[in-house]
Amino acid sequence: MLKKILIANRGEIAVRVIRACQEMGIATVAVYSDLDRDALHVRLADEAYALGGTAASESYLNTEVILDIIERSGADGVHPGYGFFSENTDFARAITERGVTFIGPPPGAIEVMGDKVSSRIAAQAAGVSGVPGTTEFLNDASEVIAFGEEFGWPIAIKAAYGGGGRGMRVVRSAAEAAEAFDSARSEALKGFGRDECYVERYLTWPRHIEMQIIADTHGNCVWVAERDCSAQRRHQKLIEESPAPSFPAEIRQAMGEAAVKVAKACGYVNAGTVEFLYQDGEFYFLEMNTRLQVEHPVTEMVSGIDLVAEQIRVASGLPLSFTQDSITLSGHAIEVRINAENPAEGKFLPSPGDISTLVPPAGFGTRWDGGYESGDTVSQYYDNLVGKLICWGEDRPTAIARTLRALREFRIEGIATTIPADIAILEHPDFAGATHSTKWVEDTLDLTGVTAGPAVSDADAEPKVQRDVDVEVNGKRFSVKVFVPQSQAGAVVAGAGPAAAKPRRSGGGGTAGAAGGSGAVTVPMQGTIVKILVEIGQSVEAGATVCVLEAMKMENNIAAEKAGTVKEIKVAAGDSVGAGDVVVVIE
Ligand code: MV4
Repeated sequence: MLKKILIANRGEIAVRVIRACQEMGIATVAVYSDLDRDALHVRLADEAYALGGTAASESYLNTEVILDIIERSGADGVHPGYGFFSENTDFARAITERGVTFIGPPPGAIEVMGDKVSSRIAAQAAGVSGVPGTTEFLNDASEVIAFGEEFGWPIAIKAAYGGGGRGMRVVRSAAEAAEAFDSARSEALKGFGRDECYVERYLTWPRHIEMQIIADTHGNCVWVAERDCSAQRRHQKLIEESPAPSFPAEIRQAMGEAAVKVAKACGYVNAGTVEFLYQDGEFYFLEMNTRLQVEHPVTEMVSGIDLVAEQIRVASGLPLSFTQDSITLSGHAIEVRINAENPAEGKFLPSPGDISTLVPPAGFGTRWDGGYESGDTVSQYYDNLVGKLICWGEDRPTAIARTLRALREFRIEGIATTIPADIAILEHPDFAGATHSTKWVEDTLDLTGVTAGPAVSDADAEPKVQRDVDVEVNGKRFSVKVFVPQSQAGAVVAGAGPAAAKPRRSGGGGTAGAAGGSGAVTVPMQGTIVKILVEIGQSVEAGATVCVLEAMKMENNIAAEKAGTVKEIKVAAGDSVGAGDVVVVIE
C-alpha cells in the first residue's frame, strides 16, 4: 500500500483525496499556489509545499516544480484529481519514470481515449458503436448531403479534434449543408487548429448518460453504476444523478457491459467513465474520460463504494475490494455543483470573492464535498467550483426533496452562487418527470426570474461601480452589467464607451463605444487571453477584434472601439487579466 501521496490539485477534489488517504492511514502532501497558501486542502494535509505563482499555468500546471516537490517530500504516489494534469500522459510518464506511482490509468490508455477519432475507432473495434455516422473525414458538402439523404435529416457535423460541442453544426436539410460544412470547418480550425470534420445522425433530444468503471491489475474490470448528466448548460454540468431516471435494467446491464468492453479494449486500469448518448431506447458511445470525475460521489452514494480508496488500492497493486456480482445499488443520489457564478437572468456571470459565511447543510443523506470554508476566497484564477452537495434518498422523489431542503438550508454569503438556478431546475416538473434532455436547460428552462442568493456582502473589497458593457460571446452580442473596482472605473471598456456617453438601445445590444475613446482597449471581465489578433503598427477599424478572452467558460472577442493604428500590445496569449485591464492601445 502506498505510504505517502501527493495531491497535485486544489479545491474540493484535493480535500476529497486527502480525506480518503487519512482514513487509510496514508500520509498526505498538498501543493499550493501563492493564492492558496491558507486554503482548506493545505490546512487538512499532513505536509504542504509552495508551488509559487498565481495562475494555474505558473503553479498547478508547473511540472518541474511538482516533480521537485515529489522528490523533496518523498511521496511514493501522486493523485492528479481531475482537470490540470489528470489526463496528461507526459506528466504521468514523468512521474512513473521516477519510480513514483501515478494514481490513474496507463499513459497509453489516456492517449487512445484522449482523441475523439481514435476513441471512436477503439470503441467500434470493441463492438461498441457511436451514433451512426462516417469515420472518414468529410471532403466536401456533397458528402454531407449524401449522408443526410441516406440516414435522414437532421445530421450533425462534428470537429474530429474538437470537444465540448464546439464546431458542432446541426444540418436539417440539403440546402443548409454547404454553409454548415464551411462554418464547422472554420470554427474547428480556429478553435483546435485542425479542420477535419465527420458527420453523424443528429439525436434531437438525447440524454447524457455515463457509466463508471474501475479496473485493477489482476484482470478485474467492472462497471459500477451509471450517472445521468443531462442537466447541463453550455456543456457545463449543473446537476447529476444516479441511477438514471426511467432507465430500464436491461439497458443498464448492456451499457455496463459495453463500457467494460471499451475499457478492456484500451488496457484500462483504475477508475474511468464511458460516456453515452441515450435516445429512444438506444445508446451510443460518445467518449471516455480517463480520470476520476467531479460527479463520482453520486455513484459512491448508491453503491457504498469509496472510489478514491479503490483507486489507491489499485495503484498500490491490490485487487478491487469487490466483484461485479457483489455490487448492490440502493436508492437514488443527486449531486448539485455549487459554483461561484451569478445565475441572475440566466447569465451565470463569474462571481469570485471572499466567502464571508459558508455553513453547509447537514442531516440524513446529506453530503458536502467542499473546497472552501467561511473566510476563504474564491479566486478568479481557478475553476469557480466551491463544492458539491450530494443528497441520497430511498427513491428519486425523496432525493429531490432532500436536495431542495439542503439547498434552502445552505448558508453562503460574500459571493453569488448557482444555488437559485439549481433550485429552479429541481423544482421544475420537467426535471421531476425526467423529460429533460441535454438541451432542456438552454432551450426550455426559463431562468429570467432567478436572482442571486442572499445579498452579496462585499464590504471589505474596494467599492465597485457599475459599467454597462457590450460583449460578444460566440458571435452573439450581449449587453451586460459589470462591476469594476472604483479605481478602474475610468478605464474605457471595449465595446462600450463611458457609460454616461453611451446611448443604449432598449433591450441591450448597444453599439461599440464612442469613437472618441482613449484608444485603450480593455476587457470587461476577468479571464485569460487566448490569442492576440493584431500587431504593432497595424491599422484597425472600429469594431475590429483585437484579441480573444476566455471567460465565463467561453471565448469572447474583444473589439477596438475606434479606428486607428495599434500602438501597444500589453498582453500575450495565456496571460490572466482582470476586469478593466488594458490589453491594446490604439492611436
Ligand atoms: C451529439 C448530440 C446529438 N446527436 N451528437 C456535445 C458535446 C460533445 N461531447 C457531443 N455533444 C453532442 N453530440 C449527435 N449525433 C448532442 C450533443 C450535445 C450534448 C452531448 C452530451 C452532453 C451535453 C450536450 C449538450 C448539447 C449537445
